[in-house]
Amino acid sequence: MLDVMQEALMAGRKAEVETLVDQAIAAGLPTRQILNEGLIAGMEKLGVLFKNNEVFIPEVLVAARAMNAALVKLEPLLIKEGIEPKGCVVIGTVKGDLHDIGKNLVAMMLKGAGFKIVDLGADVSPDQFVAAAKDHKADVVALSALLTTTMVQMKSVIAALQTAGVDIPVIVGGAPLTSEYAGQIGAKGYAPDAASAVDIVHRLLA
Ligand code: B1M
Repeated sequence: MLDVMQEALMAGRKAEVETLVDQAIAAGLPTRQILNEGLIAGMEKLGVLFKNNEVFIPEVLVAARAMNAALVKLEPLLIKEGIEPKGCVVIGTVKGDLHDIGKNLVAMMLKGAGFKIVDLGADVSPDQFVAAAKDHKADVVALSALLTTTMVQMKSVIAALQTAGVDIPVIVGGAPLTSEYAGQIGAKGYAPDAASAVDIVHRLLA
């Protein structure tokens, strides 16, 4: 079933992906397995084809729509595992970057772990991060970037928070990031995946 889900996702067949997710849930498959072996595995395969110029932006875009629709279906299950708000996390993809699937996943996992999430979406400016962190009295700011050209924006967000006197930890993640880079720009944590992001936020707020 998960192989079929991967294929449907890669082909951008949103309705079919949604049906397959419903069927997988009904069949009692663990949420993590549906996510990792069905959806994320499909996006990873598509990423390889994209890199090799075997598929192009329109195909990736329809697959991304199918992925986001599937994530909406899994969200209540991920959240159900959470108990009570443990703190507030402002999250967004940095300015100039439209990739939001990984960020959405991190937001869902954090919600599932019991944190209040303020999701600013994608293409978020440093000023927007600062305003949201102040308005919501956030405990952590989480930044996502998928492009080597936009990951530099993370440094600007950290600088803007410092200038505004918002003294809370910033964590970063996204495919081009490394823990070394996170350290260089003054981030308090680097998460290679959504589950690690939850661990890091727990650690920072312990
Ligand atoms: Co784009 N894209 N894309 N793309 N795209 C990549 C990222 C790329 C690696 C593809 C490739 O060449 N192999 C490449 C970047 C190369 C680079 O800079 N190093 C690339 C490129 C070049 C581009 C464009 C420039 C293409 C063009 O126009 N010529 C363009 C840029 C647009 C822009 O942002 N300004 C572009 C556009 C797009 C689409 C719009 C078509 C679409 C995005 C749709 C959307 O997100 N709504 C898209 C997609 C889907 C991808 C790939 C195929 C898949 C990304 C994804 O969603 N993965 C991607 C190739 C790949 O990554 N294999 C690619 C699934 C997701 C679950 O994983 O996002 O890595 P990921 O998130 C993970 C971790 O990274 C981590 O946890 C998540 C879950 O485990 N994580 C965090 C992420 N954020 C975190 C934040 C945290 C913690 C952890 O908080 C602290």
